[in-house]
Amino acid sequence: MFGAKKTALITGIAGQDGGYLAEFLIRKGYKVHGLVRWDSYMDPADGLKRLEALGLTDAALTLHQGDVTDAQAVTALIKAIKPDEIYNLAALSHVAVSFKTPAVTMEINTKGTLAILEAIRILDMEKSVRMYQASSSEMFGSAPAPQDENTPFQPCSPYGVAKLAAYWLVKTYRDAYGIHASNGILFNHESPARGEDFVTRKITKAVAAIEGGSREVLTLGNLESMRDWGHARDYVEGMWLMLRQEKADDYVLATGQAHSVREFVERAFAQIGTTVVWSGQGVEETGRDKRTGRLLVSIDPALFRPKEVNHLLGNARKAQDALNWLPKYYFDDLVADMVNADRALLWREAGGDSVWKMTG
Ligand code: F7E
Repeated sequence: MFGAKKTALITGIAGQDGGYLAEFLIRKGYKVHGLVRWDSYMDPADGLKRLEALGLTDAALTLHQGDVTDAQAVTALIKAIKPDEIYNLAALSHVAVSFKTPAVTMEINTKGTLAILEAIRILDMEKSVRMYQASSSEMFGSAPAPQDENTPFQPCSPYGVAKLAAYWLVKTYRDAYGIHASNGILFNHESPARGEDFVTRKITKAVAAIEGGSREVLTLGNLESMRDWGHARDYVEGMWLMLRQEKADDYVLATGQAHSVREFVERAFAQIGTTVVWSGQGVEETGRDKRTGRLLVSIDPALFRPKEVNHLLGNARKAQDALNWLPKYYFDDLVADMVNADRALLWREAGGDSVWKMTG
């Protein structure tokens, strides 16, 4: 805890990480401000639902309507609230969507980061503010696994390219102007608050719905991709730890274990007592209930990406040594938490009393 209350600004506060980070910082005694895009703000029932689910209301934090790409407004906001720490989490974060809207992706993920760095420079806040930049393992792209801070980047999506440009802007501004700005190169991190278009949540939501009888089949794309999946709760703590260091630096956060999308499906169904057996090849492949033969999983070629990142597996040794950071959740705990939370959600939506509690 600190003498005077510290102030933090979180861009992208309405997203998965934004909610968990806000909750974490408030518990640490921070005054938290969040930048929220107009569409989240206009439809709070949808856009701010994660904050509400964590019990974070107007009383706990201050939300500002705006957009990270609006450089003048970002500068004015930083000037007004004088944050001690800025966490730049605002992004177009869906890799498949970035192939459809590459220019918008560059605008938000690269120029949004530049707007913050420039604001710090223009306002002469180089020595008074610390910045966290949400960099991504997607920047490694097709680089062979395992990946760490010294692995050469080979991004293969507009998302990865945009994040890599932002990563280099952060390093450049750190070296050129002495800004305390750190890149967190985070491998995939999930939770019950994950957006429903990401593969983990899509799977856990479908598994709960299939169990509850409101859904027939789960349709997926590439089952073979390997990902290093951790829990978002662990990763927001790592963000904060990076800003505690005397010198700004770049750190990988990962669990050090990779699993395929196929394994995630199997583990999620196992959570409801169902064993999946696979048959067929490629887009003809299906997953069925071993006991009943019922169709559970099918493949849709439209869900494959123009270019795929096949194998992400992080080595977080540097963060372990320098930040004393270690994840608490690994694969099985993560899948269990997400499936159980989606079961609980279904129960609540159906008006039942849930036996499952949201832990994530
Ligand atoms: O895909 C495959 C898909 O969309 C994971 C973001 O947080 O992590 C995330 O990016 C894998 C891919 O995450 C479906 O092809 C199969 O190989 O859950 P995802 P992502 O692309 O790894 C990085 C670190 C970030 O920084 C990003 O912001 O799953 N997959 N079938 C599918 N993926 C989706 N979304 N939907 C499917 O039906």
